[in-house]
Amino acid sequence: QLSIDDIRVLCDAHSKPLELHFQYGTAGFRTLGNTLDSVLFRVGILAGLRSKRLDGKTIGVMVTASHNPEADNGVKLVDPRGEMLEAAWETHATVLANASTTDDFLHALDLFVRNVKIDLSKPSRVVYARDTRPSGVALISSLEDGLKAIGAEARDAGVTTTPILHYLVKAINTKGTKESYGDDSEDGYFKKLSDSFKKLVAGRPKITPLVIDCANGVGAPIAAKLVEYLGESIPLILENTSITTLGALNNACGADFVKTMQKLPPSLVEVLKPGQRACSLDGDADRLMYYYLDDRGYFSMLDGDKIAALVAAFIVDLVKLAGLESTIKVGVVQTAYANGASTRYLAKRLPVKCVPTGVKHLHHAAEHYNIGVYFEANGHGTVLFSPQAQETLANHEPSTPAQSTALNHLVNLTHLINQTVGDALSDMLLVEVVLAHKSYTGVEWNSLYADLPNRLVKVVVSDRNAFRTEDAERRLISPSGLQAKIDELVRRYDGGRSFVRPSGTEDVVRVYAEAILKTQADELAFRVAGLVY
Ligand code: NG1
Ligand code: ZN
Repeated sequence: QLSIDDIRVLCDAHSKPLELHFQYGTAGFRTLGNTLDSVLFRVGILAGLRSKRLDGKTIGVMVTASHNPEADNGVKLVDPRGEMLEAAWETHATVLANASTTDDFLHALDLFVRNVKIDLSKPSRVVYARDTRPSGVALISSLEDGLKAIGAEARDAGVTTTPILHYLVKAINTKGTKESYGDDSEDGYFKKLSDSFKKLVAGRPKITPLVIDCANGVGAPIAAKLVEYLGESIPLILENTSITTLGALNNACGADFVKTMQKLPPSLVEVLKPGQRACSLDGDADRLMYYYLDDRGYFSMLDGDKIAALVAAFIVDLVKLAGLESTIKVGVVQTAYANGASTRYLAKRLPVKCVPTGVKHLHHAAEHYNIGVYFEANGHGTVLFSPQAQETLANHEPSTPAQSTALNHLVNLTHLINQTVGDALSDMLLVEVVLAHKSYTGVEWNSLYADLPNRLVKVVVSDRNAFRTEDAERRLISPSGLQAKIDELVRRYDGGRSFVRPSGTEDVVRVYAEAILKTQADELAFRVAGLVY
């Protein structure tokens, strides 16, 4: 039973800084790590209550700020099926995080418990983890106080990646059922990935060494463990593994650096050989960027759109080969930031849908297909197999050996892919499987289509909420008249495309532009930014 006195004492020890306002946004709560003590305590209570509301199902809590600078930190909740927190609770989280005093908080809590009809006598279970950020240690202990205050049964998953935490949540909640997602341990995760990978590349030519830039984050120790499980099946060379060097995390390395700067992390200049593939993870290992140096040493980047193109085309072919073309429909989900050339390439082969920015939009749209492939250009994405698709794969009787092989590959892909959330390591193995099957090097993969030159700029405005969008954020409905001016500019550029939207994670408006020539894409972006400013 809940003891208000216990909560009060602990809450007093984690008081909210008066001047700060916190918001549960697309990436959970995220700001400077040393300001988040009260938020973590309250999130602990909220996670416990969410579990009670869902009849004691296990809820996940991940402490990370992903690709952000080392001083930042954040926290997000994971729902029982391994998915992002239900949207309505994002608002509850924000309200509870901003109650200014202990009394206000207890009052808000009481109101919340009654409004949402939470039966406090139900059990509550929470599993939590953190990335390698120095502020994470203290934040985890604030979280633990919150869990203690609400009487939750707590399981510490230690220092691990965001996608492993999502995996654990789903594995715990499906344990012993026929939907079992795997053993609920890191070992279970590594076994699931490595066993299916080995089956998928069996009989293929030996894979050439792949360099992994671990962003000096949690991807480093986790990739090191994965290497043990993968054995000889793929040679992996781990770089940027300094997780205890202060200031190193995401600094001039990692997936976000590569995508934004469109260049090699300086630390890899001496490491990467012409022709060799490399990839970068981000600070919590849920984003992945590939790249290589060509024979002349020029850098080429293979982003989330290129991964989507590679993977979607491969899956479509397997579905055809398995004779399941008429029963299993494959589709792709992108956002407005997807390179126009990738959309054109994909739309020739399968249905493509565009949704607003944010993983929850992509994930939900992907659930509408039998097999839904979703990737953000920044390298976050995965593939979802609907329950019917998995059932079809399990029960289909192949009529030829070729059909049987394709069917087996598809089944193994359902195990290799972390279907709960984008997972850099799982996605990396997926890419390697496709490259091995197609006998592609980075060059052939890159030539599936040529990226349109593009430019992304940030504009600081007095009120980003004045910018409202429609059509999956591709058009502005306010400020009035602005979209017409953008249209008028875009018309003057060959292959021009541009859109403006408020960021959900930073206090800025983002301007994206694309054109046939790099100089034109840059010019269009800056002229549209001029209209916004
Ligand atoms: P915002 O700040 O809303 O543009 C950014 C990324 C998203 C997504 C979220 C969550 C871009 C242009 N935007 O969103 O794709 O990853 O952060 O982390 O990359
Ligand atoms: Zn991340």
